[in-house]
Amino acid sequence: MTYLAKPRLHHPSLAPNKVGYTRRDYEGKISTLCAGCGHDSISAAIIQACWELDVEPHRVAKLSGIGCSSKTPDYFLGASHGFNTVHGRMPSVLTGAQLANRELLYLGVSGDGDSASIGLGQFAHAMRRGVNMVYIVENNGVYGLTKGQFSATADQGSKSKKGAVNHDSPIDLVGLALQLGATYVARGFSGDKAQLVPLIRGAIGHRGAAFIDVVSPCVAFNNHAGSTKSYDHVREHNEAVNRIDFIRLADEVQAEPAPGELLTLPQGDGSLLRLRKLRADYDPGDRAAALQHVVAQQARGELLTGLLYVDGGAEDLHAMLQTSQTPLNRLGAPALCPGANALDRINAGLR
Ligand SMILES: Cc1ncc(C[n+]2csc(CCOP(=O)(O)OP(=O)(O)O)c2C)c(N)n1
Ligand code: SF4
Ligand SMILES: [Mg+2]
Repeated sequence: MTYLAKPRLHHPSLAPNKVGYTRRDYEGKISTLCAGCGHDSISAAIIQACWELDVEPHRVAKLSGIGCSSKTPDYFLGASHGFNTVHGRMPSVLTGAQLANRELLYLGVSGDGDSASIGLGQFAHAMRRGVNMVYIVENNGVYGLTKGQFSATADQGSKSKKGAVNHDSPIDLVGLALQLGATYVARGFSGDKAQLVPLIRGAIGHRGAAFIDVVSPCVAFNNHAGSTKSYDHVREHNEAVNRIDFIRLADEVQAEPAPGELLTLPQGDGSLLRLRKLRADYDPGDRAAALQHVVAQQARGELLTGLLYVDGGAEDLHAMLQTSQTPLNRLGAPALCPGANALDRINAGLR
């Protein structure tokens, strides 16, 4: 893989966060993506969110598949754990890692090809199992890395750069995530960092399967008239349902929300999600209604963004399976291998 190392120099007045790191400490190598690619803006939003939340880089595991989007973990969180998996297989590798060590923050980064085509089955099962993770799809409607073929999220009737029309129905990953049981579902736009950073912060604070579909234009192959994933099209058709702010359990709550326009949603660990409602009729706590809104808005050719659904009391896969609190690499041999007698007892209980 081609990469350019970044010089370690930085401005002396860069502010450190509460754990002593500057924003620079959350960066990675120099990006080799095309200038203007939406994916680079998403990397910048991830860096910003992790810095703001005082995440310790060595406590993060970033995983991805194959694609321009899946290359991006090389460009942020250079001091974190990383695993670039086979195409479409990131969710199962992430699930295994999460089950082995619950103490890390798992960040899955994927593309619309990686998650909605070859990896659709893997995507589905990670969502329905409630794997505790932040799963970001950098959605440009094409296979950017292999030069611009339509992906499964390309809208019916949209046109390729050379004028070919896409005849297939699109897969809406947000609609799927809602149906499959994801407990934090959001959509953002790479061109709107003010919305995207808080969405990522909220997802990091969430326990359970947190999914963010980020529309991220491919300037090389899908940014022309006739594309519904271009900067111009998304800017014209983007309707945000809310603006969120995530307040950690550790942070002092500064001010009481003004009635009416702000909705405060307590999360399982005592953190707060504050939602500034932009649409009075939108309730992010109602899964069925969220799905209805997403489908209706899509039929009108509009793109609904913001925090679309959240279940603040959600449980994750560890809670359902009652797994060990201690990471497997810290358990001793007797706990990991309790011996033939223990196995006999389990087998006898199953007869
Ligand atoms: C098993 C396998 N099949 C096909 C490919 C070829 N391939 C590489 S990336 C890619 C699609 C990437 O599209 P997407 O996930 O949307 O990422 P983008 O480049 O658009 O960010 C494909 C089909 C591959 N690497 N491995
Ligand atoms: S080909 Fe498209 S997705 Fe890939 S880096 Fe270039 S602009 Fe980004
Ligand atoms: Mg793509």
